Amino acid sequence: MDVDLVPRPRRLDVRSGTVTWRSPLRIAVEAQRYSVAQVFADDLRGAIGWRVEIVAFDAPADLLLRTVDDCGEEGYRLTVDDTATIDASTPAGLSYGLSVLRQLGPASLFGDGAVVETIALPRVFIDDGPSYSWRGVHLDVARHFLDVATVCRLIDQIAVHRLNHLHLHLNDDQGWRIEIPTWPFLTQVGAYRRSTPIGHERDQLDDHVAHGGFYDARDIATIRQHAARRFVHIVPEIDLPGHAQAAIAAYPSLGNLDDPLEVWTRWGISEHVLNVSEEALGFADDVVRHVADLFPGSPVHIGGDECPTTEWSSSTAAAEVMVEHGFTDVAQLQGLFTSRLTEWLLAHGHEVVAWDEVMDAGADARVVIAAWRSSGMAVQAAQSGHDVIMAPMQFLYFDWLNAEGADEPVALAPLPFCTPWEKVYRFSVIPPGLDASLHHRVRGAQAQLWTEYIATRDHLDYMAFPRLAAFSEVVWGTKTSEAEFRPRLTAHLSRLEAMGVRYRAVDQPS
Ligand code: TNX
Repeated sequence: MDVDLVPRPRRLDVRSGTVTWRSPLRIAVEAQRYSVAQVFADDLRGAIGWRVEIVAFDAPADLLLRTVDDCGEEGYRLTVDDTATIDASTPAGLSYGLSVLRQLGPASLFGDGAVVETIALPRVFIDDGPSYSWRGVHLDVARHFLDVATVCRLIDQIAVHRLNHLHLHLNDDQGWRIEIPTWPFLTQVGAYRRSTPIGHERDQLDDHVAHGGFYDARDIATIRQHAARRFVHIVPEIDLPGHAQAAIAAYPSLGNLDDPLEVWTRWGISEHVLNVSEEALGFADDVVRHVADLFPGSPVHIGGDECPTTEWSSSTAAAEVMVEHGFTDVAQLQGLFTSRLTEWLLAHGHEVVAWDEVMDAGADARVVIAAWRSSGMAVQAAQSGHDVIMAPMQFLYFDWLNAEGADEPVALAPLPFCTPWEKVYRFSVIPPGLDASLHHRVRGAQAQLWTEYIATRDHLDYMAFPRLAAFSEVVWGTKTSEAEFRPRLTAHLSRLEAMGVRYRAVDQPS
């Protein structure tokens, strides 16, 4: 029996023969792990209509879930024998064991509503765990708003691939997507734009159709609960002080100009950034604190990318702030935001993540750097004492083309910028040139789904898969060669199909 697991476990021994399961399936579990078993039971019920009986730990069962102390934070051991057993030290590890067990069965276990009488599972022994603790996906819900159901669906896909972070990019020039009750215009005004580019930005065409939406506190709670069941950590991002035109449209006094602005209707980098007054800094504090409170204990991403200094350079108010702080370079002004937000977040139990540009104005070494401009930025960050998350655009921007063909849908970067899954599979989580003594600084990596050119769920699927499947194996830490992975990936597509994922086809090698 073929065993095509994605991502590949660290150790897999396939033994001879199979074990046959039928409904009702009995799962034995200790009381404190009941909810993890329940999620698996719900999955099975939804996929093939089976009944699952969760029985006492010492009762006869088809599947036994045990807590042991030697599997680490996210590891597990899975044995399929007359009785299947999963050993894990944590609920997350157990959940990964169950997720792999599901992959050992037919693809219909990933679908919804198939009729399945029996399941034949290969007898195996698996000993597994990830090499990196940050295995992330980033989703831009600002450029195109994606509803709660779509976000929850992506969380399910992330969990199937044993990824564990979803970074939500909650605001940008083109839209503000999270309700902040003390700043109501952020969503009343900032969550809607009057038009969106048609085709590529360079064509300068507009659809003249209003677009928008936002999450309220209940939506956020729904997303968080859904993610928690699947051991996915949600990382909210408020992007400041650049990418802030939607906020300035809502509250013009936060900007640098006298004239009001609208929520931006073009793609690119707006020059309209927050001003550096006490009001704007206080606004940043307030919003980030509110968002942090909605995500207790989570890392909070404070943006910091692509902040043009044009407006600050011609502002007398900004010049005064520079004098006050003894700054010699206008770019140092950005550090005012970074340092205040960092202090507060760290003092309140939140890790701080930011895009690599924050290093330009100097950032506290405790800020975790998301290195997006290149792998070299990750080396620089690690050398300066930061932990890093690898997110280099050259490999991990899944808004770039999947392939070179002329029939690919319009994507952000034109050819020759192209990222087929094979290139993703070649990606090294450890940046080239990083001294071995600093490898521990690399927390892991994340794949970016920027959505300027992704407006629908189907298109999101197309850009995400199969690249995310390749990425999951890279960041789990068990990649082999493209030749070995390709047939496994091809087999994995039937699971994606069962999940209703509209993935891009895997080309056969020429
Ligand atoms: C750069 S990466 C951006 C985003 C764009 C993206 C498009 C980063 C931190 N900023 O604003 O959406 O490129 O690929």
